[in-house]
Amino acid sequence: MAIEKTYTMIKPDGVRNGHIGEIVNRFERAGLTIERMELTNVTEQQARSNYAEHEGKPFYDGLISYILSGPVVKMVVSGEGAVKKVRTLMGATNPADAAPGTIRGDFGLVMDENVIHGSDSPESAEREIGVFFG
Ligand code: IDP
Ligand code: MG
Repeated sequence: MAIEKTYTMIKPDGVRNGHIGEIVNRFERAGLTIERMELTNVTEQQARSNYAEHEGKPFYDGLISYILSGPVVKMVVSGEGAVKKVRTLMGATNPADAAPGTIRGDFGLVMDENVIHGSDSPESAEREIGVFFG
């Protein structure tokens, strides 16, 4: 393992439902460092670029409008094995399958609104940090 950076984003439902502080707290408690953080609206171009791998899937249009539906908190988080660590703290993609104690397990209900995004590899992290922080 090495010190890594990852991109993570509290999605509009996470912001709307008041989970910003708890999520940031969990990252810090896990020993991760918040390098950058901003409450902002995602642009359509950023949304489409972030989710390019899902273009054409039945949920793609809904996913894009959901991400554009309100402000998000975008973050760069660093630490030993940060990419995997954030994914572990997030839990499974479908909140119905996410373990209690994970962010999606505790604060999510449905796949369409699952609270948080996190890069799935160091390569994705580098690309996504570029998309959202330029
Ligand atoms: P991940 O966010 O855990 O990496 P991905 O498979 O990369 O999961 O999917 C990206 C996002 O697309 C999910 O977080 C979720 O918001 C949305 N999504 C994925 N699959 C579905 C689905 O079957 N229905 C609705 N939304 C979905
Ligand atoms: Mg993904």
